[in-house]
Amino acid sequence: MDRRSFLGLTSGALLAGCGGDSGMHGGSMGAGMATLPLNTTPPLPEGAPLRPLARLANASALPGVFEAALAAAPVELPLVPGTRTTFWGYNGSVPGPLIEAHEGDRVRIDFTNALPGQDSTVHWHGMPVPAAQDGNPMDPVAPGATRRYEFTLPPGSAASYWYHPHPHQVTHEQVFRGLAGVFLVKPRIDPLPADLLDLALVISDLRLDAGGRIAPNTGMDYVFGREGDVLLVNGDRRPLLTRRQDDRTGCGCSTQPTPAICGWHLAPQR
Ligand SMILES: [Cu+2]
Repeated sequence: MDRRSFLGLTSGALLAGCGGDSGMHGGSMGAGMATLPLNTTPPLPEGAPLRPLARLANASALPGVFEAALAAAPVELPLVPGTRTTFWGYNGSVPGPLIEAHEGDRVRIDFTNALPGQDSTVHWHGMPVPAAQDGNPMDPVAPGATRRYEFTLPPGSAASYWYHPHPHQVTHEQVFRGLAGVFLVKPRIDPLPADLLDLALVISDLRLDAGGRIAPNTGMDYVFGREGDVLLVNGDRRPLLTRRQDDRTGCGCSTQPTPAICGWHLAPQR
């Protein structure tokens, strides 16, 4: 299976995984629909150029080794004009930095939990890593603590994945406050043509209160799942992606409704 096919499958799997895991997708409400909370998110600026995702730099000079540090901490971002919103981000980025490694790589990531008063973990969603390295809720990282996640990416693991916290009881909160990122595993020989630009899009939802702070969960959110007022792409509202009409494109998930993460390919500007 080529990587383009992987992208479509991965996107579908992400939808299924997120629903049970983080409670971010509401179900059918029926008669309860009338009691849904009103949107509170202030108007957000639209139409800025699409931001490429930040990247997690490889600190290792050794071939076949990816080494980096990842810290979860509060970060203030100027999403709403005139105010700053406190998100929780990895290395100061929302979405978190894109991690790119190759099949066969040894991956070492030192994770520091700098969140206020909550355990956290890093769960490598869908990736074939040993159970002891998978950031499950039984293996928490206490506030202020650092631990190393270490695993080897096996042959055949090339795909688009995501990583996110998976602590007991507060996974949903840590994700809706901003903690999530893309992990790309590439094959040693990439079947995609070299002149195609590989663009990762993170589509997320957000609800702020009228003051521009991240809104807490309502009772309805706990019962039916939280769904934000606005959709963001790479952290912005309706960003603009321009391309020439004759550019070659091939979105790997064009048949998926609103995947949490989507791989998208288009040719560079000429
Ligand atoms: Cu997950």
